[in-house]
Amino acid sequence: MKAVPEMFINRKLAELNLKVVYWGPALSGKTTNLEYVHEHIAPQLRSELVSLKTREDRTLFFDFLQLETSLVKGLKPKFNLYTVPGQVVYAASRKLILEGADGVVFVADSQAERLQENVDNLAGLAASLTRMGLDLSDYPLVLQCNKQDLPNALSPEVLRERLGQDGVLCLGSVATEGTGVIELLAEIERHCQCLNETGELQRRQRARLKSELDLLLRETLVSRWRSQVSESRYETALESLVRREISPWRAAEILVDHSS
Ligand SMILES: Nc1nc2c(ncn2[C@@H]2O[C@H](COP(=O)(O)OP(=O)(O)OP(=O)(O)O)[C@@H](O)[C@H]2O)c(=O)[nH]1
Ligand SMILES: [Mg+2]
Repeated sequence: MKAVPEMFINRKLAELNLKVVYWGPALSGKTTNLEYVHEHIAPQLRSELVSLKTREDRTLFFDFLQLETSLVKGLKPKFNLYTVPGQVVYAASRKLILEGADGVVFVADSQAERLQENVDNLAGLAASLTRMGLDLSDYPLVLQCNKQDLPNALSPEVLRERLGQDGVLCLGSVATEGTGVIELLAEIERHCQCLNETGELQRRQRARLKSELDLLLRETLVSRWRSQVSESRYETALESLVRREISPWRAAEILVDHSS
């Protein structure tokens, strides 16, 4: 499995677009992170905070905030920060938001009694990545151990160990007070700088462009081919398929052979 989420670089604007998704169990503090950033970053460096919430302030679909940071070797990094809804019923939204992410901040609720929810939620992230052909073990992940102010909070080191994430960058935080919120973004920016210096950023851009080109080629070929096959021939093959006289593979073969 290959875990290379692609960053989007728009050279003309010298912009580096990074999609970072805040993922974690319900009420762990994902939205609070974005609210803090929104309140404490100068308005000219950030967008408005877009939040789709229920009446009880629970994230319904996602929160979104765009942030401009300092220059990384002439590139202007733009962080596109998203949170997912933690509630179990919103699994479909979570998967959708994860698409195309460059990395995930896993916001754990450090309270000892929430440990199992963190474990289950991390397993959910791993499963979603697997469906996308990616592997959590080499996916860009940062662990934020939130609610460190509460008396029953596990320390970041213990929580990381319990979540089986040895070696993963791990920070304690109190999102309501902003502790560990901006620091975490600075870490991501540093990581991004390293990628740029080692040429990894450029390699990822190439891989992204290649897959875009392959996709376009496929679409172009299909539309050219479609224009060469008559509607009635297509319908006949489809009918045979519906009557289960032929397999889908055979139907495709017949249609392609007729067009060539
Ligand atoms: N004590 C404490 N409370 C926190 C902290 N961070 C967030 N909270 C509180 O936890 C509650 C949930 O925070 P949210 O940011 O809405 O949680 P969420 O992860 O976005 O929740 P969902 O969108 O439902 O998944 C709120 O009442 C916050 O004020 C923290 O570090 N310490
Ligand atoms: Mg939320």
